[in-house]
Amino acid sequence: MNTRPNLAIFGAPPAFDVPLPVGQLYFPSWERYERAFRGIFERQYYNNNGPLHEQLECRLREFFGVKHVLLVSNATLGLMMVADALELTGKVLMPAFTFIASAQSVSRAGLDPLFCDINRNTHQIDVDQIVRHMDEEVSAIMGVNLWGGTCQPQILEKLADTLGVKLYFDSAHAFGCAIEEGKIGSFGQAEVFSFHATKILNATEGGCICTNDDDLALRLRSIRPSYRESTPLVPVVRVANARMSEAQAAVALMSLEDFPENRANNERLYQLYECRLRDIPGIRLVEPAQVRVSNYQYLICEIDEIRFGLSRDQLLEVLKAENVIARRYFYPGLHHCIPYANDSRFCTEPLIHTDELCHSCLQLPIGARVSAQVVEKICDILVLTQANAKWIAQRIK
Ligand code: T4K
Repeated sequence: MNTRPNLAIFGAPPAFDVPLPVGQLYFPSWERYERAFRGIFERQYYNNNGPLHEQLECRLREFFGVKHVLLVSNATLGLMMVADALELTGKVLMPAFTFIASAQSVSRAGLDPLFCDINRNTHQIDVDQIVRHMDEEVSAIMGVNLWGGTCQPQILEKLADTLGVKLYFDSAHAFGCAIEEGKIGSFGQAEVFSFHATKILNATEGGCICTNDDDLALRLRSIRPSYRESTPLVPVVRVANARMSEAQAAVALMSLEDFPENRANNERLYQLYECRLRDIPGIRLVEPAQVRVSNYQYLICEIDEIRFGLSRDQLLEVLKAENVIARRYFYPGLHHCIPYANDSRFCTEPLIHTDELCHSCLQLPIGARVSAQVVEKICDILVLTQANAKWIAQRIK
């Protein structure tokens, strides 16, 4: 095609009137929201193990089928608390292809992350990568269950046992996911979930820690104290105010009630994307890896610059002009981020798969605010862009 394509980047009106972000961004109806908050006002109780907090912990214990659930104010603090409560030393082995919070939680606990590569196809850390990067200072492995898929926690459990190290999971992306052996939430010493507004279980900000270990749960409760108790339940090195408020718990309870519907909506949208993206050269939809049930929280694809005709970053510009705010999670790999970059303490060899993916991975909108029509429109833009890729490439950087 030699004519100017009808795209906003070349002056056409944008496909969407308002920016369309990538997160789940669930909002309950105003009436339900008002009812829940009226209760908080009537009880005059905002925080510190209130009734909604208790109710949410109880519901989540049932949901996950675990002995202990501790609500926290976000997953980053939750991960930090687990590193403290496990009394780790030295290094924590983890993938470099994850959100910066995974590594920062380790650094804040006074430990060093040791980064390893991932499986190129699934994007998940796997046994080969762990064994390859293991060293004697490593006291724990942090598995990261990415993109509504998993890093095969049941296999990592066996490996951690053999290596004699602890194992915990950053499961920020995995709420409601399951493998044959059970629901994500009950593997390793502990698992940490994020309830940020962009996640499928939304407390606006928040998260939880799941564990079946009574002693660990006690240490975690002492780290996240209820200041009603004048002394911690057991002695701990440091405490963190990581409590979740009644307002956050109220939103999370509504989100939990609507989880089946929101998950099903995600799955329908995923299938529609799958059907439409199949025919576009140079786009590979990444399937949630190694799960029986996925939450389809993220819609992830890889852009092959040669076959698509534009780089991932050029495509991002085209989409942005249309008000589709796609993201390049994760960029750059953590081994290139401050304070870890160019330091062999954190990374001992090139991480080829991570580096490749950081330049080709693209996240598209999915979630409660996205409808089938929206997906069709986004895919129409992608088809038009690919068909005109040569022409576009000559005109944008
Ligand atoms: N481990 C992993 C693997 C993670 O991915 C994360 C967090 C964590 C651990 C730590 O969990 P938390 O400590 O956050 O509980 C976001 C989220 O803040 C973060 O939770 C998430 N992962 C990460 C992947 O993405 P940003 O800075 O990219 O999000 P933000 O605020 O820019 O929102 C994304 C888009 O949504 C923007 O276009 C704005 C829009 N938006 C956002 C909010 C909150 C709205 O339109 N309305 C809203 O209310 O980090």
